[in-house]
Amino acid sequence: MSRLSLLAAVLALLVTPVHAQDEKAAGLEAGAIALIDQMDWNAATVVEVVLSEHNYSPRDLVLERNKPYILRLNNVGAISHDMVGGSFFGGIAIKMAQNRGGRIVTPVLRSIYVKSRQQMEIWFVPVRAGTYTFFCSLGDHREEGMEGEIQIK
Ligand SMILES: [Cu+2]
Repeated sequence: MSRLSLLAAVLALLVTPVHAQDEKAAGLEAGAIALIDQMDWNAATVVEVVLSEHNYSPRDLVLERNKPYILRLNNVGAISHDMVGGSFFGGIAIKMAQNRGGRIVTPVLRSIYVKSRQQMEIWFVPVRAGTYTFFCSLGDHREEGMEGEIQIK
């Protein structure tokens, strides 16, 4: 290939429009989407966790694999709190996160931040059995006792 035709090939690649929305998800993500799509979300179990200074209530949850759940984080506290659970979020297939302000459809979550007197919902299906911890990453809230455990059976 001459330098000119190589340059032409590179330019052709650069100007080719990317239609990301047309591309099918691959691998794990495709499996998670297929699982999410076959669930009856009208039959989802709503699990409400109340956040306050400095506690989750309940702090221990038991969930079953391959069933749809709506985890509602309800912050009744006077300040913001969050829920960080890297290993937990890796063990579930996430349909979306939403509140009154809108909705985010995403297969990947790292943490959920909820302002005072606000709520956030995560729609998901547990897929990987195990025991997972979660906690609040703000200030010294975790040291104050703001942590909990989720068991997926
Ligand atoms: Cu907190």
